[in-house]
Amino acid sequence: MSPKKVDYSLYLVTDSTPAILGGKDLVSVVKAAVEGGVTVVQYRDKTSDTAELVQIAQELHKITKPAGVPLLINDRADVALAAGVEGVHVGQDDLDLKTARRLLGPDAIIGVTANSEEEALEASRDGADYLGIGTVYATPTKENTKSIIGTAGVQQILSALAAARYDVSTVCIGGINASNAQRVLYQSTSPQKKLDGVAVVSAIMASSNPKQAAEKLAELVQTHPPFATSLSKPALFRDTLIAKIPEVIKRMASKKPLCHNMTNLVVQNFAANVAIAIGSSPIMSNNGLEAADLAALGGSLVINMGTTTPEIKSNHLKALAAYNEVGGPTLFDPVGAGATEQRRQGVKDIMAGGYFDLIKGNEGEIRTVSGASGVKQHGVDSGASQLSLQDKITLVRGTAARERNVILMTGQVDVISDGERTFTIRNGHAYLGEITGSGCALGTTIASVMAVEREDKLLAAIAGLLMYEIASERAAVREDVKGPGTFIPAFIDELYRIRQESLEGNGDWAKNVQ
Ligand code: 3NM
Ligand code: MG
Repeated sequence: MSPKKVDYSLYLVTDSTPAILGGKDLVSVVKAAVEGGVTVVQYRDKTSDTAELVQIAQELHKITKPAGVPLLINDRADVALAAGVEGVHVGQDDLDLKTARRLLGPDAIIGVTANSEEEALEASRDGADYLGIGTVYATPTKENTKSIIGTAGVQQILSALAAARYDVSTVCIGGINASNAQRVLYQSTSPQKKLDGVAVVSAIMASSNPKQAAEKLAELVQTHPPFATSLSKPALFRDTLIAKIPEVIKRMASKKPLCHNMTNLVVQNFAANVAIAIGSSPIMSNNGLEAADLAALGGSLVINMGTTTPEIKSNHLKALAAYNEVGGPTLFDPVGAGATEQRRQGVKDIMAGGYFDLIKGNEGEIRTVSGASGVKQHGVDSGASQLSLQDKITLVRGTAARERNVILMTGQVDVISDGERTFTIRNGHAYLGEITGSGCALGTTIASVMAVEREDKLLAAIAGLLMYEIASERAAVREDVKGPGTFIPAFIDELYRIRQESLEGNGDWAKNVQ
């Protein structure tokens, strides 16, 4: 089936229940939404009698048709036929696609709900015009949704469709609203296929101003998210990238960017001292309510899950939204991610709540981030390695490609990737593992660099990582360093020294990359 010319970018599904519609009038809300810019309307009404369904569909059609907006009926081909609208949407338990097609003919728009690769491939093979892929995020609008697939699940389905060469159109549904529409579109995109739009119910139907809600969403889905890297610049590869590092550190040290840390109680002081030593300007604030003001100052955000509570999580989510809104660089340090159920859930919630430019962690933490099940961690320290280097590379590259960000797995060998370029780095010193907060302060260091190098996030991350690890090597061999205790002040001194050298234009330190 060749794709019909339909703009799926902002797809409204109606809901007549009082919980969503409130006291508003359905037809007026749809009228406002169409004026606001929705591009498809699906009339979904699970309770009205058939005669009423037909009559309401006809009323809605009087609004959508002159606007060139297709009107589809949920489930009921008979109602679609009777009202003379453009098509139907069928769920997996509704009228089957082939029967719907036989009833409505080749020109009708027929969409199918797909929750898995199998459902998506079957519906595409059977000639669906578009798929409604979901449930992306849990939503009170529809209870008993089959499974929550997140952006990773949507991306997997898009990849499977591309591999099978189906050019079926796609929208995603479930928990989409103005705060996440751009990110969901961005993170769901597979290298071969992207979503054509988002479908929403409550974001418009439950709004007190449906026209404004639709206008805002229409604008969001048409524009590139503020945090996304511009696509125009060619990516640097190993040697050219490493050669740029001293300049990047110099830029940070001269600009003194703000680095907002929402970090744990153990490392507040150490991380702040590290930030000052490298030349950034730390603010240690765990208050989500002031995050928007801080985000406006143009710095970066570190969210560190080291000491977490439900209240801290809610502050983290507020801050993440604030930085995402202005495109401020964000770094997630999921400390102890696999250790407890609270932390595993915390990782899921926070990753569903916003976009991170970079996620760093040890092997267990990154495995939890990637969704690996059965990851067991003892406490929050790094623990013994279970993966071979090749497995780590595969995991890190795959997770970065899926999240469309940078993933850093620290360890004796650090593995870092943006999904396309993958590096292993062997710098650092064992003393970093003998003091508390070294991983957390690395997050602060990398985020500080990300604040001044926004185009190439991998470059920023590697610059911060190398500055940090090479400083640790320099400190460890100093004569005044006898062990972890004396290492700490020497390490801060060496970070400071690298900053000074970089400011003076001496980038020799960066040549020690291994
Ligand atoms: N279908 P909201 S989720 C109608 O997963 C519907 O197939 C879903 O509502 C699916 O935009 C859903 O308010 C409700 O989250 C989406
Ligand atoms: Mg249905």
